[in-house]
Amino acid sequence: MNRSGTADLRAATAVEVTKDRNGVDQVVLRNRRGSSARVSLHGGQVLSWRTDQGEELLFTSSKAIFKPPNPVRGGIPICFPQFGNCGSLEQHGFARKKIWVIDQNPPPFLQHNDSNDKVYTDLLLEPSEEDLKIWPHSFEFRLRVCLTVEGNLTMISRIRNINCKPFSFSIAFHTYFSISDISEVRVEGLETLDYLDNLFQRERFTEQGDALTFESEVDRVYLSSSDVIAVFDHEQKRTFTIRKEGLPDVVVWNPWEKKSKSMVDFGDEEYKQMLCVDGAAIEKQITLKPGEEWTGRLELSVVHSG
Ligand code: TA6
Repeated sequence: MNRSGTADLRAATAVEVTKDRNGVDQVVLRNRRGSSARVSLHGGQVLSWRTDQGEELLFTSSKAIFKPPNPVRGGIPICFPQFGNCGSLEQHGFARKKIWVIDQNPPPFLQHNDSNDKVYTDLLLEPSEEDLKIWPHSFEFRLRVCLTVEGNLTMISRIRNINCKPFSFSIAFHTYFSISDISEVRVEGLETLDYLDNLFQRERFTEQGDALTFESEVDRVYLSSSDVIAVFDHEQKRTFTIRKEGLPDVVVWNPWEKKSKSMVDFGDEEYKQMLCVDGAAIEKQITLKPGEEWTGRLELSVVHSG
């Protein structure tokens, strides 16, 4: 509930803070049509996004480990300040393993009126002494997670450099979409783009002219994409649309059979029911001078056809 919400809104929408089995706070957002989202303070990770019919739109593995600090295999883990393992930090950085706090004094949002008529929560991550030892940069990572009246899920990130020297980072919203059957899915918006293939030591290739379909392991970073990407799930007759700002790249990942078997927190056959399509900034790291702030915005929506 936005702090300035009017009376009738108060009745219909809700922001509820609960605790998970490990005593970690989770924020549950419900809009007046019945859509919902659940965000854990463990990693600032969205764990659930449901339609007003209660249909879960995000994949979570049946073998997911719900025990901090391990990130949960599913939902939307946040990779920050590093994506992947080609840096000095552990794979995908440390933000997804940290316990975030509820931001008591979020500075106003100047764009997109990302508050009116929306139900949202504000989270904050600041580095611990431990983090500063491995990544010696003071920052404030503010994350607003919103649920719109239509049931769209929006994540707005604001990262401020409160350091005395510049720093650079990469970021990805590692979104596990729940799909009916991977062989029945196609992704549009990546045609003819260059991509770095993690299956070939990040070698650079160029995508063909057609929509992307899946028949084997895919682990790619598409570069400088348009700000609208669509994931078509024919069998479920539903289309996810990803709208992004400040996030030029798109990660596409499906582990397929062999890699699935190598992951302890992932079922052998579960690759058929998930696809990761992430809004990201990877190829060109974002550099912030002292006092500077970067904003990235990701909006997920879903439509059902027929
Ligand atoms: O996004 C692709 C990727 O970097 C893959 O290489 C794969 O490792 C995936 O992320 C999951 O990473 P995780 O550290 O969560 O197991």
